[in-house]
Amino acid sequence: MKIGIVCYPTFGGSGVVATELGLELSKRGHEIHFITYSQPVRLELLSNHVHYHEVNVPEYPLFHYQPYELALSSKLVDMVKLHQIDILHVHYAIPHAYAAYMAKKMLLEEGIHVPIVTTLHGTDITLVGSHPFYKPAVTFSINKSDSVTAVSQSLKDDTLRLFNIKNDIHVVPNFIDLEKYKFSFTDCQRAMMAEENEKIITHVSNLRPVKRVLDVIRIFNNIQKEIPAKLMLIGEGPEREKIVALCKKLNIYDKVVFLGKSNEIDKILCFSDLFLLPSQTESFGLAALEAMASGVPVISSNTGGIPEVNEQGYSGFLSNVGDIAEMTKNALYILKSEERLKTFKAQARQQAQKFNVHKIVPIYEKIYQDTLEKC
Ligand code: GMT
Repeated sequence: MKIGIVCYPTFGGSGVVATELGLELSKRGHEIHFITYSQPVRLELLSNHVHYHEVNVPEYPLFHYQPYELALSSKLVDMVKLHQIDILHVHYAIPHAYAAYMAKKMLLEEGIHVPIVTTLHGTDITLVGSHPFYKPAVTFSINKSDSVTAVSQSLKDDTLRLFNIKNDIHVVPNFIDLEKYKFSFTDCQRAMMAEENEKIITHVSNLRPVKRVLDVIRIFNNIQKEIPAKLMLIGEGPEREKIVALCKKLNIYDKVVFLGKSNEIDKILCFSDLFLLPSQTESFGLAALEAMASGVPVISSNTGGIPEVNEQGYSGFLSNVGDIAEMTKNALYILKSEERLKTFKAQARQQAQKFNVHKIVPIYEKIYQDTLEKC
């Protein structure tokens, strides 16, 4: 098939999932066309089967807001015609599903039919999409998509609760290529980051309030009072200043390593002992899955789709949002016994197998086939 993929090309989970999906589909013989405003961050390899088409929005002073969805829908029309794309898979409802619907209508005028598959990722529904400013357009775009998928049952339930949806929503969980996370402990550069006796705690996110990174700092503070430890913080975002201030206030700034945005999360996870994800809400928690794939147990909140990913007492532990005391207790329970840590690491890796790319990507292929047949 020739598949057009639209996504946010940034470090966010939806862009990562869309990119990894495109790359895996290309390995399975499909021709993939990424259509977005810059090259997706994890798109390292441009092969015969993978193409990237940039959406340019010409700056014009009259426009207070530059019309990205207009430029995107025009680009989609051009690319579908030029490359005879069979199907469009748009990740993130706003504005991608909306722009794809406009493109579909324009193409129909020329007798070309291209169906749309929309994947909902979370913030497009729970944080942004349900805002009254966007709700009618998001409802319309979801209902007009030919197939709709959500990355967890929890996100599907939220979507049905928040919007008046007439379409079926297929739950297709996010996935992981375990081959990319198969470093053995000895391959890792652990010694560069911490002393032999220190445990390494890691958190990866866009440092937005929804991630509750201040809880990460407080949990780490409690941990390091009991055992020698370092915290690796990966990502950039609006909470950074508050995080730095809290580290200084707690006098642990020298124990926290700020690594910024990274394309090599696997290389940091491979020497990590524990991953913290105390988010306020999370439709899936791809970062937790990436940690588990590296054999890192997860201490998380029990919100949204996280319980579908992190298994209580197996790959880690889950607590109520904001329950720093219980998260600390569970973290220390794992970290204080070498034998228990080893067991949890093995179980975390085992849990990640449930989301193996080779199990999940064929589900998307089937959805494409069914969509093409029914349209
Ligand atoms: O978490 C974010 O703020 C980024 C956001 C995105 O759209 O990239 O992540 C969402 O999609 C990811 C991939 O499906 C999920 O793993 C995240 O849980 C989800 N974030 C939220 O629901 C807050």
